[in-house]
Amino acid sequence: MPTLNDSLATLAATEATLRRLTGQLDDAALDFRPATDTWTIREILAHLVDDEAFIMRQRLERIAKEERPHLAPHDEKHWHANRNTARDARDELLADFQTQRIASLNVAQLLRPADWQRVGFQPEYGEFTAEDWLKHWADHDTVHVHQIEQTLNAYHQQ
Ligand code: NI
Repeated sequence: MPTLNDSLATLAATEATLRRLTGQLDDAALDFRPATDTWTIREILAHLVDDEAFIMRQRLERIAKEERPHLAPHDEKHWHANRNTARDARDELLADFQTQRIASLNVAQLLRPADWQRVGFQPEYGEFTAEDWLKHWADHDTVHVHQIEQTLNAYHQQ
């Protein structure tokens, strides 16, 4: 099992990884869709920005601040179909992710060891601690970084 510090280290590394993988990509690469039901790299970056701004940190903050907060499920498909796409230029996405991730890591620094054992409740997952949430968050980064790498490989092999 990853420790709290492992998860924080993963989260701290992602912004540089995203810049390395996508910071020079042109629109053809960013908008390449490997299959009809998969996301483009631009969509993955936008998803990471949106999750950071509206889901991931917000849940951590609520668990830290409220007594067993009841966290609303997030309908990712509905959100994706209706989200604001006005800031989806590559450099905007990378800058927004950086800003949001710095804020998230800053909030994480405010939590004491006991705070990581506080719990929240979400009807789809049940009860989980702040530490559980941080692990989920780091795993989510890893999944999507891998997805970007795979999409880039497919783009270069066309
Ligand atoms: Ni995701």
